[in-house]
Amino acid sequence: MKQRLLFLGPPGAGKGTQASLLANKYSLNHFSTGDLLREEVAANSELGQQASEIMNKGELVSDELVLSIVESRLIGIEKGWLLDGFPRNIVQATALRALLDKISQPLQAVILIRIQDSILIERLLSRGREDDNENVIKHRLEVYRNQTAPLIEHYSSQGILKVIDGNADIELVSSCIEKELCTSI
Ligand code: B4P
Repeated sequence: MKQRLLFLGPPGAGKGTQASLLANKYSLNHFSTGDLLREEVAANSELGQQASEIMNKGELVSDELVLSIVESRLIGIEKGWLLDGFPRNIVQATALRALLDKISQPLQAVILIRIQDSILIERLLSRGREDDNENVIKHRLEVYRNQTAPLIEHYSSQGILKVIDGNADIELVSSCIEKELCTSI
């Protein structure tokens, strides 16, 4: 199975949910930039203080800050890994490519989880995290369309994009992802 992966999709598509399932099942390192940032916020670190207000507005935290978090995790890593919620724009994707070239661990697949807006809004409202209220969700969607969605074409043109229907239940989405990852390169 492919073991160097990233998950792409709008907020609430289930990136975190599916990445956790796959990481547990195949003992992969799972790096969620959202979770790592929330840990910094909970610890009230300098980085967390900078990130907190930005996250609660539904905007993207600075590339510099996110890149430093990811780089410190990926350098020296040996086992497979999956990135969830990163990259979120072309600048981050370019920096990731340079980092992966440096450590000779090229990306093997990008999982794009597609989902209808009405379903993702319902899911996020019922989760109820601090940034899961209607206005912030709308803004996060706008940020996704403007800044993150261009990565679809970016990875599609590299021939490593796998598109998954995320509207179904968790188990079904998960089995579709595994099927895609187990097909030959
Ligand atoms: P993230 O933490 O990445 O969160 P997300 O996009 O909202 O959620 P995800 O798609 O992982 O959904 P989940 O599985 O949890 O980002 C939060 C913020 O952090 C961003 O707005 C930004 O400010 C900052 N940030 C993160 N990365 C950044 C970066 N690289 N650069 C800059 N800023 C960054 O699923 C959502 C809910 O749906 C859950 O309750 C789940 O249980 C449920 N669910 C999932 N799949 C389901 C299914 N198939 N059926 C029913 N329910 C399902």
